[in-house]
Amino acid sequence: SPAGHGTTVRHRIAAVPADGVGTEVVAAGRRVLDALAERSGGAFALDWTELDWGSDHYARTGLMMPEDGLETLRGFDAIYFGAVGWPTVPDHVSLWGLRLKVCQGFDQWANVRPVTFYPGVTSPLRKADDTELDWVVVRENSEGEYAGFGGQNFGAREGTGQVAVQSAVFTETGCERIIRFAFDLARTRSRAKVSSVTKSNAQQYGMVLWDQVFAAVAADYPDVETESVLVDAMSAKFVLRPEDLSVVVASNLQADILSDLGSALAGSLGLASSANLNPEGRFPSMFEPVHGSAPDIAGQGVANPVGAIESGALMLEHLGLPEAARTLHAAVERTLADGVMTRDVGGTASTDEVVEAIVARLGG
Ligand code: GGG
Repeated sequence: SPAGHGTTVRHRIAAVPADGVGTEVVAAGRRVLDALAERSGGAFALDWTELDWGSDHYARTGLMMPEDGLETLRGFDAIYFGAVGWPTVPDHVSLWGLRLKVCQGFDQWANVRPVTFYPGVTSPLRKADDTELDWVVVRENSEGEYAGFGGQNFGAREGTGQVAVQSAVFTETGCERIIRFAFDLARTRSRAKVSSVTKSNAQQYGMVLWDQVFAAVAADYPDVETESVLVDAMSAKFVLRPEDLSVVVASNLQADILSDLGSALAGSLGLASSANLNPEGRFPSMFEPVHGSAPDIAGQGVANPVGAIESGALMLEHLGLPEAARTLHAAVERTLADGVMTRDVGGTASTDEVVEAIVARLGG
């Protein structure tokens, strides 16, 4: 918990920029968050510790993060993360060696991914000046298809070549906690509705358990509208009936795919923010843009910093600073409405120019 010095509440944040554009967008986010802290008149301050983990660390040491990395992170109030993945390291090694190690090691079982439509940003779903679409993907973040359960060289028979098995693991506890989280979140929104996503017609064990738990939990929330939709149909619904969505809860892999679709429909993956939460507060939570390291544009100063900056707003909310989070979100909205945006959303601004424009709109 944060330590108070006088009237200033200081929050200890571990910054892990990691790979590619992760370094650029975390630097961008830190500049905006520090400017906001400065304008808070001493109400809060962020004490940053930057950790140089990621694919370069792997090249030096053979590990994406030190053996005792989780112990190091445990002492912080939150983790501000960039992106993981670089062509010199196999993707499954970098992902499991860092991002998943933190998410699973700290039981950050709820991954909240808002799908936000900004003024001024054109989207395939709506005109630039219409911002009424808005939903949240809640991703189960501890098990399912990411349980790491399986192996290679499994029971090969003649004619099969190698056989690899990758199983999804669903526990009743894991399903129940994420589904309850989705219902609780739905109650805070203007439309109290939860859409549950599975592929339980084809995957008849784990996903049927998910459906059963969903039905049981729904009975505790009679005030919340519900629907159960197969993932293929939900993909179509994202495109064809997005106004019908409020909270969409899905398994680790399915929600990952759906949230990328949602952010592309909102205009760009570069806009999307996320929170990996350990809702019990036993471990630090981690805040990161949804996008990856984007090697194709890394180092050019053109990465969209909005996803990382808005992840900073989610972090402020988590730290008990909802007013600062609102101020930050409003400054991002005004910046985009004024047409200051990177090229992935049709603009010409650099990462730095977007940062300066947001800082200039923080007020205070
Ligand atoms: N900032 C998110 C990030 O770095 N993602 C990289 C990635 O490959 N993610 C896949 C996943 O987490 O499922």
